[in-house]
Amino acid sequence: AMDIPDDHPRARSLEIREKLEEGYKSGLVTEMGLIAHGRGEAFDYLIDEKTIKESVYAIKVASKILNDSQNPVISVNGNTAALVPKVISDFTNETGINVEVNLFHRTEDRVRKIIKFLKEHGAGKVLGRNPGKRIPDLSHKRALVTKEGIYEADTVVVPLEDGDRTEKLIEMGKKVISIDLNPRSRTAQESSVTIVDNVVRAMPKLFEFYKEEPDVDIDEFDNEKNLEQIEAKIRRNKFGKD
Ligand code: PTJ
Repeated sequence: AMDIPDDHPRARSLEIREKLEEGYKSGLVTEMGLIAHGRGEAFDYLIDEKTIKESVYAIKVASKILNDSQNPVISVNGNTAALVPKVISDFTNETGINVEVNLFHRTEDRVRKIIKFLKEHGAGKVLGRNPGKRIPDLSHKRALVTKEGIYEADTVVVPLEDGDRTEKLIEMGKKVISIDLNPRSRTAQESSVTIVDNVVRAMPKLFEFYKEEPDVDIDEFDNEKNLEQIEAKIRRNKFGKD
């Protein structure tokens, strides 16, 4: 691992990269995950690498929805496991919300490694090893889900997703809470609530707000409008002054 000086202006960003590099080397993260991270980083620059107020609002709404759900599930992929294993483990242990490993580029070896990694960070139960169900009309192995987890969930939290799966989960009648730095991605556009923020900042905040049970009116929340405001903010901040 490289030695990152504390005062390096990009220290935090480099630490995150290092976690992904380690995750890749130990078989948790795919090559595609590294590419996806690069795209995420670019968007993170454009929001000044902080949780902007529109995203704080989305996190509050998401935490309220989670509190109101009967059977919510947090879906975990390679990148999420590598970046926030402790938060995910504490979240499931303290709240009883199920965590399920569900991969885009699924291999059984990677599923096993991710579950093991989460357990090393304290997670009690992690679903996903023996999926008995499929998300309808979704090709390939990414459709594989467990009955007690994602299949029967009323709300699914999906950090860094691909658009297809989100769309199908919505078609199944579920609420989807996504965490995606790209406000234009299909996932972002299709979700019930989109948190435009880095998963390393958003996941701990979601956990925090969940415990606080924030007083927010979920019926007032308009995801499309929130995304439009975020995009307008990105464009104004960075291109409006020339
Ligand atoms: O582990 P697997 O097999 O499930 O694969 C995971 C990846 C991420 C490779 C897979 O889901 C994929 O290909 O995703 P996409 O279609 O590349 O989309 C990833 C989205 O996540 C992009 O819109 C990125 O901007 C965004 N993103 C990347 N890193 C972060 C992020 N969003 C929040 N926090 C991040 N750290």
